[in-house]
Amino acid sequence: MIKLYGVSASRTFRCLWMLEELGVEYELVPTNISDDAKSAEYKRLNPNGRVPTLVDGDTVLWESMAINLYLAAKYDGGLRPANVEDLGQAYKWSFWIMTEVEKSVLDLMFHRSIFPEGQRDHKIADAAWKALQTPLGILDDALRGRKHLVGQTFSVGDLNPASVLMWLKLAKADLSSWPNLQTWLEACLSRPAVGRARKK
Ligand SMILES: N[C@@H](CCC(=O)N[C@@H](CS)C(=O)NCC(=O)O)C(=O)O
Repeated sequence: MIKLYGVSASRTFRCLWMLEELGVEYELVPTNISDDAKSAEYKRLNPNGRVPTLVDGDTVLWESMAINLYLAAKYDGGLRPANVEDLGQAYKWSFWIMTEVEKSVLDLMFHRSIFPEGQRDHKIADAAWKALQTPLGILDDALRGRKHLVGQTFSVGDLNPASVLMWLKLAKADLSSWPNLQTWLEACLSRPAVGRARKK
């Protein structure tokens, strides 16, 4: 059976979301980031000592976006892009969200709402919010007149970027300047698989 190592309050959540979308059998192996993920045994699976890690038969994968692209390609749960051109678009949004957007979203979330007030650095939060203006505008433009970032149905090309942008909700970010993005994100996050993943 597929094993997913991690805890839901981490990037593991995005792989839980994918597994729930696909409806495949899997086991979540609770792995906390401070102890379990630093053990020699775990580092044989993932030498980074980070979560998530997926084990599917002989395949061991780390990097959450890669795990999701793999799962969408391997299991026919409807989240696989319809053709190679759409697959390219799904790669594009997945790599872009990780390299261009994720850090600012995390900075905003931690320094606006997760850290206790005394540990928040408002300068970091303000800089992150400033840095997000361009990418959020790019997404809003890409979603004009469309329900999905890639193709005609919900796919990994939506799930991966939405799984990063969902942290903007925790950051209590006002997305009203980007109505297409706001509508799309709400639709992604209201999928039943998100609710099921949250219960893990
Ligand atoms: N790029 C990696 C990042 C993995 C990562 O940083 N995971 C965090 C939890 S969300 C972690 O394990 N942190 C523990 C550490 O850095 O020591 C991915 O997307 O899978």
